Amino acid sequence: MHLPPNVRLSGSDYPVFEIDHPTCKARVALHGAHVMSWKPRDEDEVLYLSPDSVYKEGKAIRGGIPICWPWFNAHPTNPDAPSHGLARTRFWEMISAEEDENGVTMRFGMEEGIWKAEVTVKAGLELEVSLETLNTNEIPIVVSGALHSYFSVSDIGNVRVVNLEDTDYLDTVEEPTRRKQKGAVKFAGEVDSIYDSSGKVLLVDDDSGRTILIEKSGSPSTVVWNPWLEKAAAMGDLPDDGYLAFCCVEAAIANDRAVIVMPGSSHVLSTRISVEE
Ligand code: TA6
Repeated sequence: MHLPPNVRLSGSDYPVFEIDHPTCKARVALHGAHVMSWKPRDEDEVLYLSPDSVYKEGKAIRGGIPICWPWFNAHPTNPDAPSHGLARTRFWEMISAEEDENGVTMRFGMEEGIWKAEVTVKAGLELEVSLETLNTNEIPIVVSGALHSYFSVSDIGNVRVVNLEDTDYLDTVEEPTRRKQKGAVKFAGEVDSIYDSSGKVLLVDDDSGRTILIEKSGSPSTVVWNPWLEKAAAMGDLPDDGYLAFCCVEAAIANDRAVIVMPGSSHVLSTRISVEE
């Protein structure tokens, strides 16, 4: 496996690619093609990674950017299928790793039955993660999912997610209820909202003086999530107070907006993350 000078491999049983480039430091696990960490030069860590995350095959890392694919949340028809698909709970293959003065680009692939995907991670002064669904079958396939990004924040109580104003969404905390977003998204309890949103640049502002910008493509849905106190306490891979330190803003394809990928074609879901002071 050829690695460029600013990428090294750690962990034999659970390989993690450690990127230490002049533009950023980052960590990407082979398991789930999972970006665990991204710290642009002169900035603090942008992604949240639970200190209680479990690193073993079959268990999704808690934090970073889980690849939820080829379905979002529960499988549309099979109750026994794992929530959020099969991509984040297995080892992928590394296809390539290259670097230039702008950063490091790594590509990963997986194939299981009719499902074939490639993930491209471009880590530099910005971070871009792209998930390409490749339909090499003779039949159309239906795909949903999410790039389930966990963003590190100073205190969830100070966070505002901006540019979802007046957007329709499904509030799934209790009985799923259609609502319209009034003002910025704020957090004073559990939030689990699926927005009908594909366009604008989303901003995560936490009054720390830093704003995280999220540009999506191939994503007809945006998911905003924080488990809050009770659900965090019930999660074995998240500290009880871990909910205070992150919010998820996800480039998603919710099940009701699933994408049909025709034979011989592909679909790309991507999120591009940057930071402004
Ligand atoms: O991000 C939205 C969501 O679907 C929530 O409903 C919650 O289940 C979250 O994903 C985390 O799911 P996980 O399977 O990683 O615990």
